[in-house]
Amino acid sequence: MTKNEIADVLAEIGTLMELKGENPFKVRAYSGGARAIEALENGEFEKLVREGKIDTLKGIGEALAAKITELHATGRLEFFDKLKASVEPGLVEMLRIPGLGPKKIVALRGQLGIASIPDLESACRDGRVAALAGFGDKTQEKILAGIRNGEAYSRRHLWWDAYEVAAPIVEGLRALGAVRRAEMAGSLRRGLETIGDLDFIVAADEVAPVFDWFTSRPGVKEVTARGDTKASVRMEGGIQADLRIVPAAQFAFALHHFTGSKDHNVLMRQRALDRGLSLSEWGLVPAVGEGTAKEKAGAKGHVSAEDEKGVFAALGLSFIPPELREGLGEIEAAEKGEIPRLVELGDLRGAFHNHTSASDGRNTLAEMAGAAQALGWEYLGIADHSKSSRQANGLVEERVLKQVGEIGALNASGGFKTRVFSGTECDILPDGSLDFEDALLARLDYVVASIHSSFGQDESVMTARIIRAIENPRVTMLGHLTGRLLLEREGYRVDAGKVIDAAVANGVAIELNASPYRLDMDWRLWRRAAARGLECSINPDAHDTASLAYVRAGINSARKGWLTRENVVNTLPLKGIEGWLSGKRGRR
Ligand code: DGT
Ligand code: CA
Ligand code: CA
Ligand code: ZN
Repeated sequence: MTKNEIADVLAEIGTLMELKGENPFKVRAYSGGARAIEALENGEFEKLVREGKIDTLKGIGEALAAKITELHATGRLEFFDKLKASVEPGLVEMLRIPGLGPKKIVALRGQLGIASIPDLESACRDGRVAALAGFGDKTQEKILAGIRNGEAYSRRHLWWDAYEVAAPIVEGLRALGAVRRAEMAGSLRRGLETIGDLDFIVAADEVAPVFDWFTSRPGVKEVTARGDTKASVRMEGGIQADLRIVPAAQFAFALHHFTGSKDHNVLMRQRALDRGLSLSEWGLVPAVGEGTAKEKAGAKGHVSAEDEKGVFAALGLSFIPPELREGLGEIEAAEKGEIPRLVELGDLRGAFHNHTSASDGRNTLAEMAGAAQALGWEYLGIADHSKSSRQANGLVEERVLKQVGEIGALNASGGFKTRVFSGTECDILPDGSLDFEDALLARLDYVVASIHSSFGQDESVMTARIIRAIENPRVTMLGHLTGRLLLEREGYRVDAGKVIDAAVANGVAIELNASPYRLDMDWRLWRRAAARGLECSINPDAHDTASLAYVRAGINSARKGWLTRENVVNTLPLKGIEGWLSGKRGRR
């Protein structure tokens, strides 16, 4: 296990012990231990473990050191497994409700006997929760709202999480002898930000060995269906997966059908009917005459297609990338041959919104630069939090200047091929002014301006606040437009159209925050915004080296928003981006 994974386990141990009502000193030993190793560089940590000296760290005693060593060597810890098994699962689930921490959950368990979300919901409805010391009406209301949102969302999953489950399934399917072709379909293939269930389409010579493999993989919790051509399973973590097996000749049609979306399919079927054809998962056949579509699929008059390109071509269309298949004008564009070449992951040359351990990131400046270099990036922008983001250990002025010096030294050292730019994720204060004075901002290569406070402002106040920040000539780009957290928290209310107009008018870019939890600004707004001249920066908002890879999720949303390389500034090579940045500074 890596350092960060071990820190996560220690932090979770602390939480579980707290839920069990353990002695606060023991709890703190684990959460403190997690922080202590998080603060180390990877190299330092590995060295200490290798030399058996991890217990020389402040805050890490002998017992904790033994656990860290075991996790590092084996990736497992018996103590942790037993602890997890000994805590009521309902209590752990309650942690997901906003505003409920371990202390409150222990109080609810101890004083009201609440051990699950349904228990909690009925206690809130009876007013018993509000009556508890330290709770009150407001807290009870907030808990109820949290439960309602959880219910509304619990059946969906983040794209990133779903993809991590799905990728090894596709890989495993392709490795089976009976399988000729295997692809992901559904919303996952379309790159939607959240996923209901996973869909797989397979062309295979035999069904049984494929279903045997699919239903008995590790991680399968329950086989919910197994028929002649379709099997469904429920995985650990709750996500469902459907696998359909079709004859090879039908593969392209089935893949197209089950990729969807429904809206896209309805329009495609209508287009086929207009041409006297019937399109379905089975194939493309004459709409008139006897027999079902399935019976006609192999018969006279059917149109064959090797791949999806052939399906589209048979209806007079150029290929439509899966991300565009939302029934939002893609068919008209394909008819005119006007599907743009969408931006691709390989087009990105760097990114601007990334944190280091100077604020709330987990990796040092040098580690982040090394990771960017490993990705082949030509540049990496560092934008740590500003001083008002105290919860995120935001930097005061002297620390910003110190970091500017460190970045300058790092670039001068020639140690990395990746050029590092110094920036800040500068808080937009409640009145729309920025967290730092102009003189300080002028020392930086760029400024990302973001909202991190006073989320409850009225829409008009919030919109004016953001526009005031955009009009500040020091601002290069706007961070996460709405502050939403997918499946967790709605964004604050803001008039996106007005903000986009202001950004275009002031030559300020808006980021597409590529964190799988955010994907903000939403893809649905990008097509029109880009047509109005808005520039996009796809930023991972990385808080550790691994999260630079989040740009992959951002590319999905950018493609769903019809963005091309020309719309995305961080596809520019180093020389180009230097010119772009100095052009922005020229406004000042
Ligand atoms: P999800 O799973 O909720 O994130 O969304 P999808 O798009 O993956 O939907 P899913 O899994 O229900 O079905 C996969 C695709 O199959 C869907 O995008 C289009 C196609 N499909 C399924 N049911 C229907 C239907 O009733 N009508 C049409 N036209 N297509 C359907
Ligand atoms: Ca699906
Ligand atoms: Ca499905
Ligand atoms: Zn932020």
